[in-house]
Amino acid sequence: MISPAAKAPSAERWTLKAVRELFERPLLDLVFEAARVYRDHHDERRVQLCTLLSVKTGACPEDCGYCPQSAHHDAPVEPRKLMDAREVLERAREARDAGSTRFCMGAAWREVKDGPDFDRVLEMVRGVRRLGLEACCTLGMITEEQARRLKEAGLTAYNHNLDSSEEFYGKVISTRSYEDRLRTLRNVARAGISACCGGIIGMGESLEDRVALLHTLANLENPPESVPVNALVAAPGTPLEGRPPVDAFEFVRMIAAARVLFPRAKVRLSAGRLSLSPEAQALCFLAGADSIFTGEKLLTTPNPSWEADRALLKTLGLKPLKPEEHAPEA
Ligand code: SAM
Ligand code: DTB
Ligand code: SF4
Repeated sequence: MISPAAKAPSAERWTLKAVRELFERPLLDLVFEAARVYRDHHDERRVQLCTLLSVKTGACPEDCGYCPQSAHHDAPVEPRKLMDAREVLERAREARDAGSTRFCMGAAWREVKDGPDFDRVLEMVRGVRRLGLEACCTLGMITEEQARRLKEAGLTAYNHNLDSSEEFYGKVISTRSYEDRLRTLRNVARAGISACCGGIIGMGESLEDRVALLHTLANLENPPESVPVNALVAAPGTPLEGRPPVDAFEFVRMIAAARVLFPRAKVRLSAGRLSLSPEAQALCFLAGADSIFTGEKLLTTPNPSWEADRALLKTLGLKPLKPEEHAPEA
Protein backbone atom coordinates (compact mmCIF):
# COMPACT_ATOMS: atom_id res chain seq x y z
CA MET A 1 0.00 0.00 0.00
CA ILE A 2 1.25 3.45 -0.85
CA SER A 3 1.04 5.83 2.09
CA PRO A 4 -0.17 9.40 1.39
CA ALA A 5 3.33 10.84 1.66
CA ALA A 6 4.55 8.57 -1.15
CA LYS A 7 2.07 9.92 -3.69
CA ALA A 8 3.06 12.59 -6.14
CA PRO A 9 2.00 16.05 -4.96
CA SER A 10 -1.47 16.74 -6.30
CA ALA A 11 -0.70 20.30 -7.29
CA GLU A 12 2.58 21.99 -7.96
CA ARG A 13 3.00 24.85 -5.51
CA TRP A 14 5.49 26.59 -7.79
CA THR A 15 5.90 25.82 -11.48
CA LEU A 16 9.38 25.62 -12.96
CA LYS A 17 8.56 28.66 -15.06
CA ALA A 18 7.52 30.70 -12.02
CA VAL A 19 10.67 29.75 -10.12
CA ARG A 20 12.80 30.64 -13.14
CA GLU A 21 11.08 34.01 -13.52
CA LEU A 22 11.64 34.73 -9.85
CA PHE A 23 15.27 33.68 -10.07
CA GLU A 24 15.90 35.79 -13.16
CA ARG A 25 14.52 39.02 -11.77
CA PRO A 26 16.91 41.97 -11.61
CA LEU A 27 18.94 41.36 -8.46
CA LEU A 28 17.84 44.39 -6.48
CA ASP A 29 14.16 43.81 -7.33
CA LEU A 30 14.51 40.27 -6.06
CA VAL A 31 16.31 41.39 -2.90
CA PHE A 32 13.62 44.02 -2.29
CA GLU A 33 10.86 41.44 -2.70
CA ALA A 34 12.66 38.96 -0.44
CA ALA A 35 13.20 41.64 2.21
CA ARG A 36 9.47 42.46 2.10
CA VAL A 37 8.47 38.79 2.44
CA TYR A 38 10.99 38.36 5.23
CA ARG A 39 9.76 41.35 7.21
CA ASP A 40 6.15 40.22 6.83
CA HIS A 41 6.92 36.90 8.52
CA HIS A 42 9.84 37.42 10.87
CA ASP A 43 11.52 39.83 13.22
CA GLU A 44 14.18 41.02 10.82
CA ARG A 45 16.53 42.02 13.63
CA ARG A 46 17.01 38.47 14.91
CA VAL A 47 19.48 35.89 13.61
CA GLN A 48 19.55 32.33 14.90
CA LEU A 49 23.04 31.21 15.86
CA CYS A 50 23.65 27.49 15.35
CA THR A 51 26.65 25.34 16.14
CA LEU A 52 27.79 22.36 14.13
CA LEU A 53 29.73 19.43 15.47
CA SER A 54 31.10 16.52 13.50
CA VAL A 55 30.34 13.63 15.88
CA LYS A 56 31.79 11.02 13.47
CA THR A 57 34.38 12.24 11.03
CA GLY A 58 35.81 11.05 7.72
CA ALA A 59 36.24 7.61 6.10
CA CYS A 60 32.81 7.95 4.51
CA PRO A 61 31.95 5.32 1.86
CA GLU A 62 30.08 7.87 -0.31
CA ASP A 63 31.96 9.72 -3.06
CA CYS A 64 30.35 13.19 -2.87
CA GLY A 65 32.73 15.29 -4.97
CA TYR A 66 32.56 18.32 -2.69
CA CYS A 67 33.16 16.54 0.59
CA PRO A 68 36.51 16.26 2.37
CA GLN A 69 35.14 13.38 4.48
CA SER A 70 34.77 10.93 1.61
CA ALA A 71 37.12 7.93 1.72
CA HIS A 72 37.31 8.19 -2.10
CA HIS A 73 39.26 11.45 -1.89
CA ASP A 74 42.59 12.39 -0.45
CA ALA A 75 41.65 15.26 1.82
CA PRO A 76 43.69 15.86 4.97
CA VAL A 77 40.87 14.99 7.36
CA GLU A 78 41.70 12.82 10.38
CA PRO A 79 39.02 10.11 10.61
CA ARG A 80 37.41 9.83 14.02
CA LYS A 81 34.97 7.26 15.37
CA LEU A 82 31.69 8.29 16.94
CA MET A 83 32.36 10.64 19.85
CA ASP A 84 31.27 9.96 23.43
CA ALA A 85 27.89 11.43 24.25
CA ARG A 86 29.38 13.15 27.29
CA GLU A 87 31.97 14.98 25.19
CA VAL A 88 29.33 16.01 22.66
CA LEU A 89 27.14 17.40 25.41
CA GLU A 90 30.03 19.41 26.82
CA ARG A 91 30.41 21.00 23.41
CA ALA A 92 26.69 21.62 23.21
CA ARG A 93 26.76 23.37 26.58
CA GLU A 94 29.64 25.57 25.41
CA ALA A 95 27.69 26.40 22.26
CA ARG A 96 24.64 27.33 24.32
CA ASP A 97 26.73 29.48 26.64
CA ALA A 98 28.12 31.30 23.61
CA GLY A 99 24.59 32.12 22.35
CA SER A 100 23.66 29.27 20.02
CA THR A 101 20.11 27.99 20.22
CA ARG A 102 20.50 25.08 17.81
CA PHE A 103 23.06 22.31 17.92
CA CYS A 104 23.60 20.27 14.75
CA MET A 105 25.39 16.95 14.85
CA GLY A 106 26.86 15.57 11.64
CA ALA A 107 28.08 12.04 10.98
CA ALA A 108 30.05 10.92 7.93
CA TRP A 109 27.83 7.90 7.37
CA ARG A 110 26.18 6.69 4.19
CA GLU A 111 23.25 5.48 6.28
CA VAL A 112 22.37 4.83 9.87
CA LYS A 113 22.77 1.29 11.18
CA ASP A 114 20.73 0.21 14.16
CA GLY A 115 22.87 -0.70 17.15
CA PRO A 116 25.06 0.91 19.79
CA ASP A 117 26.18 3.83 17.60
CA PHE A 118 22.65 4.87 16.75
CA ASP A 119 21.63 4.42 20.41
CA ARG A 120 24.44 6.77 21.32
CA VAL A 121 23.25 9.38 18.82
CA LEU A 122 19.77 9.13 20.39
CA GLU A 123 21.37 9.77 23.76
CA MET A 124 23.10 12.85 22.32
CA VAL A 125 19.81 14.15 20.96
CA ARG A 126 18.09 13.70 24.35
CA GLY A 127 20.97 15.45 26.09
CA VAL A 128 21.00 18.40 23.66
CA ARG A 129 17.26 18.88 24.19
CA ARG A 130 17.72 18.73 27.97
CA LEU A 131 20.13 21.64 27.62
CA GLY A 132 17.28 23.65 26.13
CA LEU A 133 18.73 23.66 22.63
CA GLU A 134 17.13 22.68 19.34
CA ALA A 135 18.69 19.44 18.13
CA CYS A 136 19.40 18.73 14.49
CA CYS A 137 21.16 15.69 13.04
CA THR A 138 22.58 14.82 9.68
CA LEU A 139 23.50 11.15 9.55
CA GLY A 140 22.91 10.13 5.93
CA MET A 141 20.03 7.90 4.85
CA ILE A 142 17.55 6.81 7.50
CA THR A 143 14.50 4.55 7.53
CA GLU A 144 11.09 5.62 8.71
CA GLU A 145 11.57 3.60 11.91
CA GLN A 146 14.89 5.32 12.63
CA ALA A 147 13.27 8.68 11.98
CA ARG A 148 10.58 7.78 14.52
CA ARG A 149 13.19 6.91 17.11
CA LEU A 150 14.91 10.24 16.52
CA LYS A 151 11.58 12.00 16.88
CA GLU A 152 10.92 10.19 20.19
CA ALA A 153 14.34 11.29 21.41
CA GLY A 154 13.22 14.87 20.77
CA LEU A 155 14.97 15.69 17.49
CA THR A 156 13.90 19.10 16.20
CA ALA A 157 14.96 18.65 12.58
CA TYR A 158 16.78 16.27 10.28
CA ASN A 159 19.24 17.77 7.79
CA HIS A 160 19.39 16.03 4.45
CA ASN A 161 20.31 18.21 1.49
CA LEU A 162 19.31 17.72 -2.12
CA ASP A 163 22.40 19.77 -2.94
CA SER A 164 21.62 20.50 -6.63
CA SER A 165 19.33 19.57 -9.50
CA GLU A 166 18.71 15.89 -10.12
CA GLU A 167 20.65 16.17 -13.37
CA PHE A 168 23.72 17.79 -11.85
CA TYR A 169 23.65 15.51 -8.79
CA GLY A 170 24.79 12.54 -10.87
CA LYS A 171 27.86 14.51 -12.00
CA VAL A 172 29.06 15.03 -8.42
CA ILE A 173 28.01 11.84 -6.64
CA SER A 174 27.91 8.31 -8.04
CA THR A 175 27.35 6.18 -4.93
CA ARG A 176 23.75 7.22 -4.33
CA SER A 177 20.87 8.67 -6.29
CA TYR A 178 18.58 11.66 -5.99
CA GLU A 179 15.77 9.21 -5.35
CA ASP A 180 17.71 7.89 -2.31
CA ARG A 181 17.75 11.43 -0.93
CA LEU A 182 14.03 11.92 -1.61
CA ARG A 183 13.24 8.60 0.11
CA THR A 184 14.95 9.69 3.32
CA LEU A 185 13.11 13.02 3.16
CA ARG A 186 9.83 11.09 2.92
CA ASN A 187 10.81 8.94 5.91
CA VAL A 188 11.59 12.07 7.90
CA ALA A 189 8.22 13.60 6.95
CA ARG A 190 6.30 10.46 7.90
CA ALA A 191 7.88 10.48 11.33
CA GLY A 192 6.71 14.07 11.78
CA ILE A 193 10.20 15.57 11.97
CA SER A 194 10.78 18.87 10.25
CA ALA A 195 13.22 18.77 7.37
CA CYS A 196 16.29 20.93 7.00
CA CYS A 197 17.03 20.67 3.31
CA GLY A 198 18.95 22.89 0.94
CA GLY A 199 21.92 22.84 -1.35
CA ILE A 200 25.35 23.97 -2.39
CA ILE A 201 26.18 26.48 -5.09
CA GLY A 202 29.51 26.95 -6.79
CA MET A 203 30.14 23.33 -7.81
CA GLY A 204 30.03 24.12 -11.54
CA GLU A 205 26.27 23.80 -11.86
CA SER A 206 24.34 26.04 -14.27
CA LEU A 207 21.79 28.67 -13.25
CA GLU A 208 19.12 26.29 -14.52
CA ASP A 209 20.39 23.64 -12.06
CA ARG A 210 19.88 26.13 -9.22
CA VAL A 211 16.38 26.90 -10.48
CA ALA A 212 15.63 23.16 -10.65
CA LEU A 213 16.88 22.63 -7.09
CA LEU A 214 14.67 25.44 -5.78
CA HIS A 215 11.73 24.09 -7.77
CA THR A 216 12.16 20.59 -6.29
CA LEU A 217 12.49 21.96 -2.76
CA ALA A 218 9.44 24.19 -3.13
CA ASN A 219 7.29 21.29 -4.32
CA LEU A 220 8.31 18.66 -1.78
CA GLU A 221 5.30 17.04 -0.13
CA ASN A 222 6.59 18.50 3.14
CA PRO A 223 8.55 21.59 2.21
CA PRO A 224 11.56 22.21 4.46
CA GLU A 225 11.20 24.45 7.46
CA SER A 226 14.90 25.12 7.30
CA VAL A 227 16.79 25.79 4.08
CA PRO A 228 20.59 25.85 4.29
CA VAL A 229 22.26 27.63 1.39
CA ASN A 230 25.91 26.60 1.21
CA ALA A 231 28.64 28.09 -0.94
CA LEU A 232 31.07 25.37 -1.90
CA VAL A 233 34.10 25.21 0.35
CA ALA A 234 36.52 23.96 -2.29
CA ALA A 235 38.41 21.72 0.10
CA PRO A 236 41.94 20.51 -0.73
CA GLY A 237 42.07 16.90 -1.89
CA THR A 238 38.47 16.84 -3.18
CA PRO A 239 37.64 16.69 -6.90
CA LEU A 240 36.24 20.21 -6.60
CA GLU A 241 39.47 21.62 -5.14
CA GLY A 242 40.48 24.77 -6.96
CA ARG A 243 37.01 25.79 -8.06
CA PRO A 244 36.76 29.58 -7.95
CA PRO A 245 34.74 31.01 -5.05
CA VAL A 246 31.13 31.60 -5.88
CA ASP A 247 30.25 35.15 -6.94
CA ALA A 248 28.81 36.98 -3.92
CA PHE A 249 25.88 38.41 -5.91
CA GLU A 250 24.96 34.92 -7.13
CA PHE A 251 24.96 33.77 -3.54
CA VAL A 252 22.69 36.66 -2.53
CA ARG A 253 20.36 35.78 -5.41
CA MET A 254 20.04 32.21 -4.13
CA ILE A 255 19.28 33.40 -0.59
CA ALA A 256 16.70 35.91 -1.84
CA ALA A 257 14.95 33.37 -4.06
CA ALA A 258 14.86 30.85 -1.19
CA ARG A 259 13.31 33.48 1.09
CA VAL A 260 10.51 34.26 -1.38
CA LEU A 261 9.81 30.55 -1.94
CA PHE A 262 9.89 29.73 1.79
CA PRO A 263 8.43 32.75 3.58
CA ARG A 264 8.23 31.09 7.01
CA ALA A 265 11.32 28.89 6.91
CA LYS A 266 14.68 29.60 8.41
CA VAL A 267 16.98 30.43 5.51
CA ARG A 268 20.46 29.58 6.68
CA LEU A 269 23.55 31.33 5.39
CA SER A 270 25.63 28.17 5.84
CA ALA A 271 29.01 26.99 4.56
CA GLY A 272 31.32 29.31 2.68
CA ARG A 273 31.04 32.49 4.73
CA LEU A 274 34.81 32.86 4.86
CA SER A 275 34.74 33.60 1.15
CA LEU A 276 31.99 36.21 1.56
CA SER A 277 32.86 39.74 2.65
CA PRO A 278 30.98 41.28 5.61
CA GLU A 279 29.20 43.47 3.06
CA ALA A 280 28.05 40.46 1.04
CA GLN A 281 26.81 38.79 4.23
CA ALA A 282 24.93 42.00 5.07
CA LEU A 283 23.13 41.75 1.72
CA CYS A 284 22.25 38.13 2.55
CA PHE A 285 20.65 39.24 5.84
CA LEU A 286 18.77 41.98 4.02
CA ALA A 287 17.54 39.37 1.52
CA GLY A 288 16.13 37.23 4.31
CA ALA A 289 18.89 35.00 5.66
CA ASP A 290 18.09 34.57 9.34
CA SER A 291 20.60 32.08 10.61
CA ILE A 292 24.33 31.40 10.59
CA PHE A 293 26.63 28.66 11.83
CA THR A 294 28.99 30.06 14.42
CA GLY A 295 32.28 28.82 15.79
CA GLU A 296 35.63 28.36 14.14
CA LYS A 297 34.81 25.08 12.44
CA LEU A 298 31.84 23.89 10.41
CA LEU A 299 32.16 20.10 10.31
CA THR A 300 35.75 19.88 9.11
CA THR A 301 36.40 23.20 7.35
CA PRO A 302 37.06 26.68 8.79
CA ASN A 303 34.35 29.24 9.57
CA PRO A 304 34.51 32.85 10.85
CA SER A 305 35.46 33.32 14.51
CA TRP A 306 32.91 34.12 17.21
CA GLU A 307 34.53 37.55 17.56
CA ALA A 308 34.17 38.32 13.85
CA ASP A 309 30.52 37.28 13.90
CA ARG A 310 29.74 39.22 17.06
CA ALA A 311 31.28 42.32 15.48
CA LEU A 312 29.35 41.81 12.23
CA LEU A 313 26.00 41.45 14.00
CA LYS A 314 26.72 44.51 16.13
CA THR A 315 27.60 46.62 13.09
CA LEU A 316 24.39 45.55 11.34
CA GLY A 317 22.19 46.05 14.40
CA LEU A 318 21.24 42.36 14.46
CA LYS A 319 20.73 40.34 17.64
CA PRO A 320 20.99 36.59 18.27
CA LEU A 321 17.62 34.88 18.54
CA LYS A 322 16.92 33.95 22.17
CA PRO A 323 15.58 30.53 23.20
CA GLU A 324 12.22 31.97 24.32
CA GLU A 325 11.72 33.60 20.91
CA HIS A 326 11.60 30.31 19.07
CA ALA A 327 8.46 29.34 17.25
CA PRO A 328 6.47 26.86 19.36
CA GLU A 329 6.94 23.28 18.26
CA ALA A 330 4.25 21.48 16.34
N1 SAM B 1 26.80 12.25 5.57
C1 SAM B 1 25.61 12.96 5.69
C2 SAM B 1 25.00 13.34 4.35
O1 SAM B 1 25.74 13.59 3.41
O2 SAM B 1 23.80 13.44 4.29
C3 SAM B 1 25.72 14.18 6.57
C4 SAM B 1 26.96 15.04 6.57
S1 SAM B 1 27.25 15.99 5.10
C5 SAM B 1 28.86 16.63 5.41
C6 SAM B 1 26.11 17.35 5.24
C7 SAM B 1 26.06 18.35 4.12
O3 SAM B 1 27.20 19.17 4.15
C8 SAM B 1 26.04 17.82 2.70
O4 SAM B 1 24.78 17.41 2.28
C9 SAM B 1 26.49 19.04 1.91
O5 SAM B 1 25.37 19.80 1.51
C10 SAM B 1 27.31 19.84 2.92
N2 SAM B 1 28.72 19.94 2.53
C11 SAM B 1 29.63 18.94 2.60
N3 SAM B 1 30.82 19.36 2.14
C12 SAM B 1 30.65 20.65 1.74
C13 SAM B 1 31.52 21.61 1.17
N4 SAM B 1 32.80 21.33 0.89
N5 SAM B 1 31.03 22.83 0.89
C14 SAM B 1 29.75 23.12 1.18
N6 SAM B 1 28.87 22.25 1.72
C15 SAM B 1 29.32 21.02 2.00
C1 DTB C 1 24.46 22.17 5.70
O1 DTB C 1 23.72 22.36 4.74
N1 DTB C 1 25.65 22.73 5.84
C2 DTB C 1 26.30 22.26 7.03
C3 DTB C 1 25.20 21.41 7.70
N2 DTB C 1 24.19 21.39 6.70
C4 DTB C 1 25.50 20.04 8.15
C5 DTB C 1 27.55 21.47 6.74
C6 DTB C 1 28.56 22.23 5.95
C7 DTB C 1 29.77 21.38 5.86
C8 DTB C 1 30.89 22.09 5.16
C9 DTB C 1 32.06 21.21 4.95
C10 DTB C 1 32.77 20.77 6.18
O2 DTB C 1 32.98 21.59 7.12
O3 DTB C 1 33.19 19.62 6.24
FE1 SF4 D 1 29.80 11.20 3.32
FE2 SF4 D 1 27.96 13.11 3.75
FE3 SF4 D 1 30.48 13.74 2.96
FE4 SF4 D 1 28.85 12.56 1.24
S1 SF4 D 1 28.55 14.61 2.17
S2 SF4 D 1 31.00 12.01 1.60
S3 SF4 D 1 27.69 11.22 2.59
S4 SF4 D 1 29.89 12.81 4.89
